[in-house]
Amino acid sequence: MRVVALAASSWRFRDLSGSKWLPATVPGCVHTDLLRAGKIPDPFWGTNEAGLQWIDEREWEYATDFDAGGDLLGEEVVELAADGLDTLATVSVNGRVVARTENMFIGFRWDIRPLLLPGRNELSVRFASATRYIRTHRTWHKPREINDPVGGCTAIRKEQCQFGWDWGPRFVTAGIWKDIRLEAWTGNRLVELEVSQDHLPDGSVTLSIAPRLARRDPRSTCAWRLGLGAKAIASGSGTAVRVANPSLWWPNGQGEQPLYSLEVDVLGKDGTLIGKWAQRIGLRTITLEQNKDRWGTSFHFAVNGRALFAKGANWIPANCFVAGLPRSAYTRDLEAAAAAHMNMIRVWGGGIYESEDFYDLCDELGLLVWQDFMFACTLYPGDPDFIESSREEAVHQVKRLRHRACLALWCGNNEVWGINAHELVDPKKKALRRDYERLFHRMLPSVVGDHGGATPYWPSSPWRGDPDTSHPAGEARGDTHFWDVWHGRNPVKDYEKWSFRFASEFGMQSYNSVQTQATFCPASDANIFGNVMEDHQKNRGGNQVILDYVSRRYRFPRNQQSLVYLSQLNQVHCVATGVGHYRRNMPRCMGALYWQLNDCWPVASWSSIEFTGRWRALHYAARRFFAPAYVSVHIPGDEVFGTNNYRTSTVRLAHVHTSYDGPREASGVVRWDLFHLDGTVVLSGRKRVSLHPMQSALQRTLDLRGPIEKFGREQLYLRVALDVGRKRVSEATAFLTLPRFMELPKPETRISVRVKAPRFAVLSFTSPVYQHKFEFDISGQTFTASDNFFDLYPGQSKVVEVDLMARVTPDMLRKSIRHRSLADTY
Ligand code: BMA
Repeated sequence: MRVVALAASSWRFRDLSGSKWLPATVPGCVHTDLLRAGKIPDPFWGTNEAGLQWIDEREWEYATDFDAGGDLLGEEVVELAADGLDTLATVSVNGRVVARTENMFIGFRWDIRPLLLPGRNELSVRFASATRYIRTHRTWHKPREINDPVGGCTAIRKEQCQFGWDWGPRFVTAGIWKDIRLEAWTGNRLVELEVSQDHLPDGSVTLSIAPRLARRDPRSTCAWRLGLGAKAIASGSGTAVRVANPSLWWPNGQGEQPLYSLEVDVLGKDGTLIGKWAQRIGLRTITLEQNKDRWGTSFHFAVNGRALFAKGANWIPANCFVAGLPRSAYTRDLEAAAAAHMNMIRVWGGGIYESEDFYDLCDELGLLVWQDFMFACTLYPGDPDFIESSREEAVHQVKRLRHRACLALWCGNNEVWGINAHELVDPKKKALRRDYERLFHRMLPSVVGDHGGATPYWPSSPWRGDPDTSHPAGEARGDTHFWDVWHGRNPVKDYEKWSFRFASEFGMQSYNSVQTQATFCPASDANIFGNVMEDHQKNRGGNQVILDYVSRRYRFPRNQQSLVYLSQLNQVHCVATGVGHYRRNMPRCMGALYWQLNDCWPVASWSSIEFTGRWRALHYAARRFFAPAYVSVHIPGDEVFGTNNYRTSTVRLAHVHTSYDGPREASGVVRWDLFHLDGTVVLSGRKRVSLHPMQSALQRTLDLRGPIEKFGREQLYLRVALDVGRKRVSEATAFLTLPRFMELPKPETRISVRVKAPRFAVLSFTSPVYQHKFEFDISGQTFTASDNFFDLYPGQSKVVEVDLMARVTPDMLRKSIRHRSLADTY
């Protein structure tokens, strides 16, 4: 086969209402092309978003020229292969229309040979306005809008969050967003190849190879080569490959991620090469276990037969402009996910089916993927054209991703059932239910069943296997999104009220670090309630919600920087409360995926990693609360504000738990120390513990009534730790009252700096008194640190390793370190 890489050729684009041609990028989109051409300002800066809404009202044309020489025209078929067109494209060659498209998520190919001319040819792709389309198409479909501020985005198969979301701006793009090329061939072509794995009781694995050709050829054969890493293992011919002693692929934390390379040559009856297929595959089984148990029906993933507690986060598109994102756009956040001991990422249904780079990284890092189909929140139409387009999309994507080691689940949609259940069960609205079921209970599962191999299908997230959306149902079966904290404004303690089987969403917003804020906000307009900051807060009332939760827990902050910091501490508190509870509830609960890992632009949000890559306090905390061997404190009881604001507390006990999801038995020591803020230890103890895989255990209940009575709860804090071998693997601090009532001493910190290499330093922080959530920054430097937002205990040095982007001297470093802890915020 002859391939002409059209993306690499020179492209131009224009506004069809009259602008001149400008240079274009493919893959790319009109917004980024306009930015590159200097025609629009930075869409992320200030309030620029509002001024750029004209772009999606226009029609745009992309064009390029290519030569068709004798070699190309000598082939029987010349296909134009477009992996992704966004979205309403009219594709023409030499002025003749080849096709019209209406779905961003389908890869297309058309035979254009009859239209080719010897010599120069022109390829043009005209993009109609998606916003105009949804004003004029499927207008009978009038769902209750959830996220699209203008309305109508469910009428088109296009990345839904482009139309605006509660963390994303509205930039409705157009363009050739994936690779485009010519593929010319004669005789036959390999269309696709399916590899299925059979794991046999003797431990061996048989791979079955099933090629599909453009033209039937019953006498075609396969020649295959199998390698592991750089090592060739075996080769042969035929459609079965037996791997006698397979190295199994495991999720992060459970074992290694060996990836076999499988190369297959498909040969025609005369021995000519029809096509080549090459992929990396991981040998593993993944099942979604739903078995009757004493709580209802289990809901957990098992890999190679081993039950897994899913630890992870939800993924949204890495950028508002997803076209042609490089691998580096994914490496940073996925590596950070793996570093935080995550083993599962949920690709949320309002974005895109991600790029090959994304899944490559998940394969390599051991991150299982819970893959939603791209439907989110609002009800979808169910007319035959829409269903057919969605079916083609599903077939395309399922075939594209089915060989992935990381692929754990296909899920029909995000929250479409959960948000609209009251309408969907309304007997007066039968048509809505019919359309919903046609899409998510019939069409999508049949595509996964027909083409998806062994990967399971789940109709929606959240879903319980029946219409019940209540919390008690989530305690018995299925997966749950828990938003009583944040959207419901309930107390944070409410996380502990429910024993869900699998928490696939829960979260709390915080503000960006001032460093990230500076990338979109002029210093003169940085007030949280001003124009720019409100534009970069997409959840209606979100700023009020943050302030509400912050004010419940912390003292009135002395300035906005302190508020930003407190918002991040509050985010940690909420998500850690949820995860701690879910992990303690293992095995009843077998998953905690918080909302959300990443951002698509700089915005106040629920993410643990800011758009710039800077870790919020939450990501450092995630690395602690997802540690395989984990100690946590559950404090029953609460501070109660009664009539006339009289306050009482029911906090008396502290339960010290271990949760362990490592693959092998281990043993360790749990330690606890109840400290007085003056530095003395009031009560302490230790216990040798055995850690069994997938077991959570209550290790000790501490009765703290005596010390509380004697010293006052505002003077005390409890430190717990878990040591395995000589290593401290987990540590936590618990308060017996709200942090704002703690009488924290004003701290002084001693810092020592050792620069070990020009871009590597070891810092040590020592404080004579306890400091809560000590954060340091190195002003003017981009760096990654082995830890941050940690507790400093009296007299004990905390050593942190820092990798810096620029060279430093000890003196420079000493002068540029800034730090704070809770007591500095008021
Ligand atoms: C969820 C998600 C998103 C949303 C998030 C925060 O339920 O599925 O649609 O952005 O909550 O509100």
